[in-house]
Amino acid sequence: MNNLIKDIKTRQIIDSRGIPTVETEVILTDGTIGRASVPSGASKGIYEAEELRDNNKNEFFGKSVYKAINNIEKIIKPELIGESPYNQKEIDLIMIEKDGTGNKSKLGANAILSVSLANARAAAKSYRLPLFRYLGGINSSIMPLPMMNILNGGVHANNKLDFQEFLIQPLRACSINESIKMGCEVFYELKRLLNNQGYSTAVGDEGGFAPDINTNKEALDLIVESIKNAGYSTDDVKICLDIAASELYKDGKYILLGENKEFSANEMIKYLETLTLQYPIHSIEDGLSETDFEGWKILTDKLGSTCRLIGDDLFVTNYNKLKKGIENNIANAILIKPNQVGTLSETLDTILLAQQNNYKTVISHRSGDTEDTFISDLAVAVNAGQIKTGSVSRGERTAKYNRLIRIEEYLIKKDI
Ligand code: 2PG
Ligand code: MG
Repeated sequence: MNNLIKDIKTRQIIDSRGIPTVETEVILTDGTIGRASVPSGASKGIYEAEELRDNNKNEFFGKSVYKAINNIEKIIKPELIGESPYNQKEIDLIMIEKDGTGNKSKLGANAILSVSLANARAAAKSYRLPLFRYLGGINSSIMPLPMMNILNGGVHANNKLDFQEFLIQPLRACSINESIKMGCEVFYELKRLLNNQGYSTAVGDEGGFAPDINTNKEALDLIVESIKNAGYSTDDVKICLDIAASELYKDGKYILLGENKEFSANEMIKYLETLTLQYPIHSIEDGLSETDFEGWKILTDKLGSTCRLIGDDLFVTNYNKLKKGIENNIANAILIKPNQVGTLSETLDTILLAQQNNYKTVISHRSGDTEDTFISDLAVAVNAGQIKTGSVSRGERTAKYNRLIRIEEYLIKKDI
C-alpha cells in the first residue's frame, strides 16, 4: 500500500487532573488521520521513561508541555514525513535514535509515545480495521478481565489509607458486559455502605471512593461486605491490591502512617501474607519497593504460588528490567503502561517477553488519564487477560470500559 505519513499535528490538551498533556495527529497521504493522547502518573517508578515538562512557573505551575510539542514539530515530524505508517518498529526506532538518551529525556516520552500511538491508529484506520485487529491480527480474541479500583488511598486520595488502590476483579464473569455489570453492582453497594456509615462518597483520581478511613482492614471489610450485599460470593468477585510500596519506602523501612506501623521488608511480607489469609485477595501489585530486590525475592518465594504478584514500578514496562526479574524469579505478573517506556513497539516487546515466560500481563491506565481508549484495544490485541483502568465512574475511565463493550460486540458478531 503506497500510503505514507504526510503530516503530523500536535497540541497541548489537559488530562483528568487538569494537567497538560500531549495530543498528536498523524495524517497519511490517503487522508486518514490517527489521533492519540498520553496519560501521566502520580506514583511514578524511578526508572520510567521521562515525561518532558516545561518547568515554567508561569504556565500551569510548570506543568505545560510546549517543549514536547515543539520537539514533535521541529525534530520528529521532519524525520517521519514520507515514512510508511505500517512500519511501526521503524517509526519508533527513528524516534528512539533521534532522542539518543536511555530514557527519552531529550525529546520526551510523552512526545514520542503520542506519535507512536497516533501512527498505529492512522495505520489501522487506513486499513479500515478496528485498532485491536490491526495491532493483534486474527488471533486477538480474549477479552480482558477488568481490575476495577473502587477504593482509593495513597497518593491518589487525601485520606490516610496507606495502600493506593483497592480493586475488585469479577473472576467468574463470562463476558466484558457481565464483568462490568458485576463491578458496577458492587460499586453501588459500596456507595450505599459508605453513605450509611456517614462517610463521604466523593471519588479519587481513578474514580474509586476516597472515604476518610484509616486502616487497610477497614477498607477490605467494606469491600467484602459490598461484594456480598451485591449478591456475589468472594469467589465470584475477588480483591486486588496495589500497595504502591515504593511510595511507602523510606531508609529501608515501609512506613504505614494510617496503620501507625513501621515495617522491615520481612515484616511487610508477613503483613501482606496475613492479609491474603484473611481476605479473598487475588493479586498484589508493587507489594514492595522498586529498589527492594532482595525483599521481592522473598515475597515471591512466600506468596508467588498462591497470589498474583504484579510488578509495576518494579518493571516499568521495560524489557531488560522484566528479563532480570524473570531470571531472578521475581514477581509472576507485570503491569503494562505504554508511557512508562515511551513507544508502542517497546511495549509490545515487553508484553511478548512476559507471555513467553508465563508472566501474566495487566494492561493499565495512569492516574492522570485522557479519554483516549488505546489501552482497551491493546489489551484485546495481545490477549493480555487483564486490564486495570479505574473505577466505573469518571469519563476517562468509563471510556475504556465502554470501548471494551464495543469490541466484545464486534467479536461476538464476527463481522470483521
Ligand atoms: C499505578 C498507577 C495506575 P499512577 O500505580 O498502578 O493505577 O498509578 O498512574 O499514579 O502511577
Ligand atoms: Mg501501581
